[in-house]
Amino acid sequence: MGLTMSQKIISRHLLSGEMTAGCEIAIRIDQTLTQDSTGTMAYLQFEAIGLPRVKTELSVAYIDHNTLQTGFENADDHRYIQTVAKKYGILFSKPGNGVCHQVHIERFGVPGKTLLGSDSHTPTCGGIGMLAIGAGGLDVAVAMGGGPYYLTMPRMVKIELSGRLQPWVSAKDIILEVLRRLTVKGGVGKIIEYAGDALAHLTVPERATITNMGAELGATTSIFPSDDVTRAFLSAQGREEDFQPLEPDADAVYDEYWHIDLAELEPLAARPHSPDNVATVRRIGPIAIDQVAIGSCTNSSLMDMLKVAAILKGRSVHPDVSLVIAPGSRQVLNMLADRGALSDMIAAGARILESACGPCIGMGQAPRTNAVSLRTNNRNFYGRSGTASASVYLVGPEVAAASALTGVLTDPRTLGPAPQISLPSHFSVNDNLIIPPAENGSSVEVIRGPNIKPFPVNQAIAGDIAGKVLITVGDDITTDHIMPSNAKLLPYRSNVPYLADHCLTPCDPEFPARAKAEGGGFIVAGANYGQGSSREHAALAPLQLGVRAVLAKSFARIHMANLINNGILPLQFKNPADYDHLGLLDELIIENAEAQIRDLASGQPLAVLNRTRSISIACSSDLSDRQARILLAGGLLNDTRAREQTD
Ligand code: MIC
Ligand code: SF4
Repeated sequence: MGLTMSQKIISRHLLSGEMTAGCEIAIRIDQTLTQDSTGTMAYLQFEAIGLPRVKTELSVAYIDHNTLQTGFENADDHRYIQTVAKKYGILFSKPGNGVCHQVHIERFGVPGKTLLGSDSHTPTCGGIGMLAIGAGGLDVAVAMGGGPYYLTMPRMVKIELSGRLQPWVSAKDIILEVLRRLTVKGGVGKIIEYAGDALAHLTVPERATITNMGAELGATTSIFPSDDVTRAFLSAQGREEDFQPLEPDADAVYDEYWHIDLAELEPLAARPHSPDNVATVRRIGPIAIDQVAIGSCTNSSLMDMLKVAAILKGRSVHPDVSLVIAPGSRQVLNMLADRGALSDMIAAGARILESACGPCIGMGQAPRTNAVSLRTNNRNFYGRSGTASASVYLVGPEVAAASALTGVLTDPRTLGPAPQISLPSHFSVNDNLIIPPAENGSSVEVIRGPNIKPFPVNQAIAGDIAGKVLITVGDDITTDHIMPSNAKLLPYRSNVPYLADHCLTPCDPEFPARAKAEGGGFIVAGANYGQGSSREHAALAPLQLGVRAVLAKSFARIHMANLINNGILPLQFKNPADYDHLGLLDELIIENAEAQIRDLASGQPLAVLNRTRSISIACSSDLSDRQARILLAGGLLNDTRAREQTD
């Protein structure tokens, strides 16, 4: 039987397990990336593992999220990461060099290799045929130490793209169409592979927009073949030697198949507050807008920016609109300047931001109360812009730029002929913002600012687990609900006790106080709990508050791994209707938890007794023996230490 592209890469990196969907496998990781909002924690954990140097082929530490320096905290964390990188053999990408995914695909991604990143949009590098996966910081720390990365072997989905995009329709519309069809839960446990005759006309930056937002499907990753288009991109980046071809075998077997005729697509938008709430721009109509933000790791490539500049050239931004533009990398910004396109943007009235995540993660540019904000980002989760009452619509760069001019949501097809932009044959390469590590790091001093606080570590599970229901929440709760992140909170990513006081507050402002008063307990949730970010803080903050288990209808992949890594039990209702048999402050107990968790791994249900209502609720969990062992040890760090002692 033939292999898919990802099965080929996995088979070459397989350390243990069987490549059968649903089985736990371990793979070798060639490259890692971190960014600063998850990186501080990942490096604290790497230090706790106690190795002298990373063992990967390449590891890069990016500074791109926490770039507003309104106090000492972010700058302190940046210095910490820089000194850790120097000491342990990691390349350091300075603030200003760009968003991790954009820079990684430009300068480091290699087809056929594996990449693990402490950011959920790591699959961006699937755009050049890399198996690129997002994970929690601790998993990345282990991979930096040369340890295996464990994941459930995903099912394979083929999406065939045929035909040509119409003028003014772009890659963003393709992935929004995929989201419309599959929804934010549709990719869980799956890898999405793209195929079809349309690929010959999709450049690497366009492919990367699509793989980037595969994260919004909940997919493990997404991948494109590595072909002549990939070779042209790598060669334009001056690194043709990194090219490796990759395609599926002709008889590769897929579990699911979709077909999209690109010629049928029209400009789309994802309405508040979910990336799968998709409709045509035409149908939504000309709603008045207050803000347009162009950038983020989804649509900040040179091609995207040149299109925007061409649309803005010789025109003016509407008086009621604030247009902010953040080019994805210093390379993009430099080339925009060289070509005069930056000048066109500035002349039109755009506010140019540094090359960083910026508005996408609420690091500045929070819109006004009740604002309508159009963004080329990948996520429009509730509150993420920094303004709870704002309505964020996700659109492609063409819709964004056209609307910035008119002041209303605009179908760009009304603007006349579309600008014709093609990939340059040479990108200007300047890596002087990438700082190499010390040859020998043993004498390098790691500098820690006062904001860095010890992170909570769980205890081994013994006896019963008892406590009250501390909160009940619905379906599709995102990590932005669990651990909100905005300009005020992001500086505390290395201070979990501080962050814990904000945990789940968008759902219930009383949650942290209640959890503390009750001495911890249980979270009850609907389907797809923890979708979105890879932030481990969405597990660390509940741990800090004493949360022992989460009972949910289903979990998002990265968040479930983060819960297990921190010793918090992720339990799935066997009968989803049992969700209704749990109320706030109900008293729950898992008797003899140790034995029950072992049984879970062998497929037996675990009983949660609701003492308040005198009923027993059967739960399951797709736990491997390894994961059960980690839970029993009280998390991955404890487990790793215990195993080191017995070796
Ligand atoms: C995001 O887009 O939500 C982030 C911020 O990049 C996160 C990482 C984080 O929470 O620090 C992600 O996608 O994993
Ligand atoms: Fe940064 Fe936004 Fe991309 Fe996350 S999604 S890495 S915050 S640009």
